[in-house]
Amino acid sequence: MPVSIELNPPLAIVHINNPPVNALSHEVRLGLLNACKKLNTDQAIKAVILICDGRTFIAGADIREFGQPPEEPHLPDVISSLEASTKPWIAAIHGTALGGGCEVTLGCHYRVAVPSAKLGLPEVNLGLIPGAGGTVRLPRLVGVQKAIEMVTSGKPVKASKAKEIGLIDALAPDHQLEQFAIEFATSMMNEPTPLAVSKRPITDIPNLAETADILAGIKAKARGQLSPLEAASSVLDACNLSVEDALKNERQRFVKLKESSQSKALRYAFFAERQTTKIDELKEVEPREINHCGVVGGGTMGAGIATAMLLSGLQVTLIEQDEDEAATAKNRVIKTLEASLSRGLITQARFESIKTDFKATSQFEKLKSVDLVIEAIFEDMAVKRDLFEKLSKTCSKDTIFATNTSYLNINELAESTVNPERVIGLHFFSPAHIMKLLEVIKTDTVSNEVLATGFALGKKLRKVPVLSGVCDGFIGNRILSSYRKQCDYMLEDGASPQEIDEAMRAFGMAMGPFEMQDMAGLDIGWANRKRLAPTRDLNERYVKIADRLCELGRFGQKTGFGWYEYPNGARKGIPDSTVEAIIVEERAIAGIIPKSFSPEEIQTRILDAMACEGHKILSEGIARSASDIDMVMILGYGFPRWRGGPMFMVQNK
Ligand code: T1G
Repeated sequence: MPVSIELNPPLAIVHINNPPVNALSHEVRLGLLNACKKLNTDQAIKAVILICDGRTFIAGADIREFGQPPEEPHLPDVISSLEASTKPWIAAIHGTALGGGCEVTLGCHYRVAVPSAKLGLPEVNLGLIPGAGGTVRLPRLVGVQKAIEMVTSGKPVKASKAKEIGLIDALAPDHQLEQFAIEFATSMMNEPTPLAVSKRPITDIPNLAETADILAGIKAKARGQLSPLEAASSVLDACNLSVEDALKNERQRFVKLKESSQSKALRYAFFAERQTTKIDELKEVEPREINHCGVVGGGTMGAGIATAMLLSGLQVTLIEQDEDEAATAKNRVIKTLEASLSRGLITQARFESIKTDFKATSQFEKLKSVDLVIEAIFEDMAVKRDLFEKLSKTCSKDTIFATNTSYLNINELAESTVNPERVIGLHFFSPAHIMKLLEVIKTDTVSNEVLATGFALGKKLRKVPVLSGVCDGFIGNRILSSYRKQCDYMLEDGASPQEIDEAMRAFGMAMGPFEMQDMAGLDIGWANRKRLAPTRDLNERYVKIADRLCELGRFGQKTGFGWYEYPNGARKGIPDSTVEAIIVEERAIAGIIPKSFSPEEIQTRILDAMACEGHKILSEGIARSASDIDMVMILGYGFPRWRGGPMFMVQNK
């Protein structure tokens, strides 16, 4: 039974034990309701502690049940019973009290937590809103503004912050949660039971103008996702409706969202993200322990990778060509860590210790004892080969050699390396200490142990590692290249850069393809096209517009001109007559009579191009599953998560 009662009159301790995260399955909800009813009639019991076994308090409703018909008791009814209990319930929180778990605590009369605990309402990440009273009770404890921030961001708050804003009543010492809860309950049980949370007033109701501002801000940030706006609206309704009507209203919104395509896509993405590391051939393989990493190359990528490793607690030695470059690279890393410090992601003490321990040097021999070394140097096969040869002479024969290359053939690099089974691709995405995607590239010669270690390192760096085979561009850049080709075709067929950019922003992408190229630099794509020119299929349509811009030195923001003009270094580009003229010329040369494109047509052509390339990648065995491809596009290329990814969209048209 996942719910058990330990009677120690005058106290009772209700334990939930439903691994792995004590999700509120039907059995747990029923067990909780029965425990509440039973203890209400037990005169010997004066207070009840609710505590969870295992690694965390309740982490929410059981998402796996969402696709099935809901079974009573429904969570809102269970929570209302707790709240109406004749004895005070004290929620004793460790790990993460999330979603329905947090809502259960709001139905309790007191909440205590250990400092490492977190509480949150992340339902928006699943395309939902809190559906068991969270939007009605939370503002009564923490105020409207904080409640809206929590339910729309989905971000949990640490226990110390929860105490500060009134979400919990007391902080328990670490590893003494149950004992502290017993003492807390004992001290409280003879006090009058506090007013149920839902009976407390909301004191900071925003006026109409403030409400309009709040909703406008959330809508703009949501970029087409419905749930953040719905969640905020539900909190605002709670300010103006009776509790009963507000709860009913919240439930209606929740049920409607649960059936929405956005929620289905987001729930798919939730599980897809956890599927990427479930690789049969690695199931029984023990990854190597990685403690000390070398990073060769301290440019943007190398410094970002070093930062990600330092933030995850690894020892890092960064190698540059000379001491000046090494010092520059170290400063680049420290500067990034200062930003993490200012955002509260690391403590001052942690920052200082990293600063002391992190070594950047030109002394290659400092790599002698590293467990893994990754190169992020110039994208040239000969240069990388030389480096790996030098590393073979410096490092131990088992040291893992990783390359961050984004398109070179890693099989070729491995072939020329001593012990090729230790060579692996670890393709990071810039900024490497922030982007969650890590493409783990499996060469023909890599051992399963090294591959498993690549995945374990990715998880340690709090990334989502996705397995890819070796091909030009692996999974993400290969699909990106087909996406951009389709955009170039539509340019030549009659669309403008701004029409295509606007259509893809409306689709939910953070940026359109042309503004993205202007930001990253058109010269990157140009270099790639020149690299591939000798082997390009001459029967395949080729649009010269981008090449012509590059031949004019128009590389984007960094040169003031690209697809758009950036007057006085402006960040937002404006349409440029030179580009328009080149487009018109190229249409004439190709004998094309330009046609107009609707945003939907632009979006469909691009989506179909992505999915078509995705199916080729699947059929070639480069990617293991459609969901892996979707994870790459969502986590590495800004594909809107609430659409599930190109493969999910096309499969669910
Ligand atoms: N339901 C079902 N399974 C879940 C689950 C959940 N809520 N949360 C996690 N799992 C599974 C997960 O699939 C994985 O399974 C294993 O647990 C470990 O997860 C009414 C309607 C809690 C912070 O959104 O954020 O409540 O792969 O790998 O990195 O208003 O899981 O091992 O088979 O992520 O340590 C709201 C979602 C639900 C929280 C732990 N709650 N979970 O992270 O482990 S909606 C959430 C998480 C709701 C109410 C509404 C994280 C975690 P497997 P993991 P982790």
